Amino acid sequence: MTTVTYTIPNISCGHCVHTIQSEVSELAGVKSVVADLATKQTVITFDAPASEEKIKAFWRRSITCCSLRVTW
Ligand SMILES: [Cu+2]
Repeated sequence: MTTVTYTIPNISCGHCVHTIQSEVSELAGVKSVVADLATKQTVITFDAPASEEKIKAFWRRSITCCSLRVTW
């Protein structure tokens, strides 16, 4: 089990939080996703077959709400 924390400066509303949590949770291997509006942090816990690479690729592809696009 691996836990990573990403800081996403553009988390700007409850909808962003909901989008991140519901989208990233769908990725195979992801166990939990907690996005926080106040700290701008997203904490993701995962196991294989998920990986940081896959999470980042999925995020790039799937999350477009409120400028939640990332440059990684
Ligand atoms: Cu939003």
